[in-house]
Amino acid sequence: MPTEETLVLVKPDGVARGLTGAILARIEAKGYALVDIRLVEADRELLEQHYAEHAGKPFYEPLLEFMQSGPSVAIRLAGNRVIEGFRSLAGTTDPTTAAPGTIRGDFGRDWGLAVQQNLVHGSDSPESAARELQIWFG
Ligand code: DAT
Ligand code: MG
Repeated sequence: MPTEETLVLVKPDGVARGLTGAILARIEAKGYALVDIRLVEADRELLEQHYAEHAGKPFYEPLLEFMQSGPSVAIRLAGNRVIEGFRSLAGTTDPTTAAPGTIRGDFGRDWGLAVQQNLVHGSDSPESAARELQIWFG
């Protein structure tokens, strides 16, 4: 099977809380390869592209605002089945109920802002990964 790539983001809450290192440690311990990494102050235009599938949903505007609240760490990550593998490491979307042992389950909870502050993003398919890597890394 050819090696796959995915886009991982440590979102502004993860960076602000000083969890970038802890999250990277889990990714590296799992055995995935860091291909590229950068700190990005995402602007609205970039985020509109990234979250195009969610445009019009009730959480869309608060999500874009939250994602502009500080820098994110964007990671180009490689490995066999890394797309599903990283999403498994991340845990389900809502950090309150994400399984213990996952990034969201161990480090996240409801801070009164619904489920936006869930620390990380991972692409959900090969098509999303290609699209999102282009947006964040060009
Ligand atoms: P995921 O990040 O697990 O792929 P998603 O793509 O469905 O989840 O949603 C993107 C982000 O939008 C998610 O990480 C947090 C936010 N979000 C999703 N559903 C939400 C909801 N019901 N209320 C508030 N924010 C939500
Ligand atoms: Mg998603």
